Amino acid sequence: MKNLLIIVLAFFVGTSVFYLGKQKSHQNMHLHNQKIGHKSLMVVDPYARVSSSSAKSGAIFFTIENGTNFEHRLIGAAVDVAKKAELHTHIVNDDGVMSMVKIKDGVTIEPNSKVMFKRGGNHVMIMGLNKSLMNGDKVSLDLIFENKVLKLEVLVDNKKTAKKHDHNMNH
Ligand SMILES: [Cu+2]
Repeated sequence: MKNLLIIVLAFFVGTSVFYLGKQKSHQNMHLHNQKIGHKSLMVVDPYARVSSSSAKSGAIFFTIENGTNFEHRLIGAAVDVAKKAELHTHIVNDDGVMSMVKIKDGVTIEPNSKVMFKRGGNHVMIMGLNKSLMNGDKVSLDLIFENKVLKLEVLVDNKKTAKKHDHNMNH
């Protein structure tokens, strides 16, 4: 009887060690996978624009590069220089008229891909500016993702032209 108990105990200890070991290797695999996507989630080439120094609103543009193997979703934004920051995009109606609309469900950046926020497309709209923005001024921008917040400093650059090759890099 005593022997049987020992055998049963040994069996349980054995299986739980095996199970823990399995879990650990699974966790390692998970971390390893994340590493394969050479980079993290990052924002490149950000800049802000205002139409004039007396403007009450402006827009911020950038490219989000998702170098991870996980989907990320941008769901909101905040800035220090304005009351409100919203994710906007442009739509063209049946008459060919372009207008701005608020993005409701956020913007998904697929694993190992990028999404551009560019002129005539997606942008962060900043509304209710509490100071006039000039070329070279700094704006603190928080990009709010589902799982994290990326904080960045963006320069106002009213002279920046919309790059031609932007159109080819839409996808
Ligand atoms: Cu807008």
